[in-house]
Amino acid sequence: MFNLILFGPPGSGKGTQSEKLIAKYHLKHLSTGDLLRSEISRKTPLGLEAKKFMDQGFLVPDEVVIGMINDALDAHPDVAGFLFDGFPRTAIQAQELDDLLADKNTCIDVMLALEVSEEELIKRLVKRGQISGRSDDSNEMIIRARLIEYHKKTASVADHYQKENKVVIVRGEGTIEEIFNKLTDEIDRLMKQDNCL
Ligand code: B4P
Repeated sequence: MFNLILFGPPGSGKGTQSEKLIAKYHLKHLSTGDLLRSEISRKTPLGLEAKKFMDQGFLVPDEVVIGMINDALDAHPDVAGFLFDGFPRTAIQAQELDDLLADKNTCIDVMLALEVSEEELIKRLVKRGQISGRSDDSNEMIIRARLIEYHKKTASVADHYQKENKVVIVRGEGTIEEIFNKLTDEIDRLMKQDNCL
């Protein structure tokens, strides 16, 4: 199995690049943002609870997203690997993910971390807000709250994987194709080695 985390602040291109990467490498895409939005659109109790947090730009409680990821891992036992998009976002989520993968005799091969300036992130999310209908992109105050939440709780998740030398930083500005090529160069290199020793 080859398991990768696509990491970065809101608007860094995780969702955009994930679509292209899963098409190339046939990995199972697990986006906690997409899973939560699907719960919201189906008006499930989990979705209604999550919406309260998301609409303010806050992270959804750990136990909710960990439960969703656990179910998703169990539902796809025969895949070539997983692409985690928007997960883990806290230190607790990272530890839980390691434990869940260890139970399946596998691990995270790499964290690819997209680096984008704050100014560019806000510009992208405001622009997406004009067309996406996503309530968390609907005004700049919520977007800024998401960035504060990222710096407070998520940015340090990279340290967790840095301790194992598993973080590769990729500049996330430029055309979508240029960034995709940088990501695939790293993945092609890493796929040739055993990263779970
Ligand atoms: P997510 O769905 O993960 O959304 P995101 O981080 O805002 O966006 P992403 O980074 O994927 O967007 P992209 O750059 O592709 O999370 C939403 C919310 O769900 C969170 O705030 C939180 O409340 C909750 N949540 C999710 N996971 C959670 C977890 N694990 N724990 C707790 N809560 C969780 O796209 C942005 C825009 O940029 C697009 O319009 C795109 O077209 C554009 N773009 C992309 N690449 C570009 C480029 N190179 N140049 C110009 N524009 C580009």
